[in-house]
Amino acid sequence: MRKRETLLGRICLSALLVACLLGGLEGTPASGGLPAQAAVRFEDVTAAAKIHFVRNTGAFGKRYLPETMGSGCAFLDYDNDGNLDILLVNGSDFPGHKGRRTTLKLYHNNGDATFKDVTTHSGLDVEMYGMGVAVGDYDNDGWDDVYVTGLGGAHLFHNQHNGSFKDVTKEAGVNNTGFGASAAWLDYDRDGKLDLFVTNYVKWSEKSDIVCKLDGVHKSYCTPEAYPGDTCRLLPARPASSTPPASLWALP
Ligand SMILES: [Ca+2]
Ligand SMILES: [Ca+2]
Ligand SMILES: [Ca+2]
Repeated sequence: MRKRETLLGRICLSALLVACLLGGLEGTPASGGLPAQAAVRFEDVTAAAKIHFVRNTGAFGKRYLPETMGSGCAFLDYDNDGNLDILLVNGSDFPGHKGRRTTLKLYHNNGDATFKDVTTHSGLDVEMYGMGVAVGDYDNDGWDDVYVTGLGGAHLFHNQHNGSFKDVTKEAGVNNTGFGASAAWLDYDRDGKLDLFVTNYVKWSEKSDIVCKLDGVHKSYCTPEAYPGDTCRLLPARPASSTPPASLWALP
């Protein structure tokens, strides 16, 4: 923990130094004699872009740890029209407390600064307690594929080139039953095939939920160190000639 705190301290210090340097540069002429750029400002255009999304945490009063985690999102051009589309990862109600159906959401970029919800026929309208998402063309067919991690399960969606995805998790053998925080595609062995790196958070389940009380009376959200940590997983892509042929990935 001390090493972690030290590393975090260095990162924070580095960030502070960069911020100070940038702050010092603001308003001063650039080396070429041109005036420095004004600070970049962002405008919230979510509503104007017609994106209406609210993450379902599944909270029902038990203050479960996963409720405190935001879920990921990705910009990807799933239909190869040159405009980045948006995939939003969603949570879900907990088993035994199902009140509504919430799914991943895919928004198509209309090319005019607005987006359209095209989830229904995309193959991505699945319920899961999602966390992270990684976009990569794992089969090198020129179309981006999607891997979504979550609590208790993960999904690999293969791009079908027609605006939809097919869930190929089982065939590929890349499910992840831990508390999958996120994932990344990388070709770690440089064989030209994308491999998967999956990060698992802590070992949490409804059965192993711990009661933490900040005021000594009422249950509060526990911080993650209350639970044992879990390991990350590297899932290397298999050569096409390996056995069993039905599986694209092999566990290390
Ligand atoms: Ca697009
Ligand atoms: Ca692909
Ligand atoms: Ca590889």
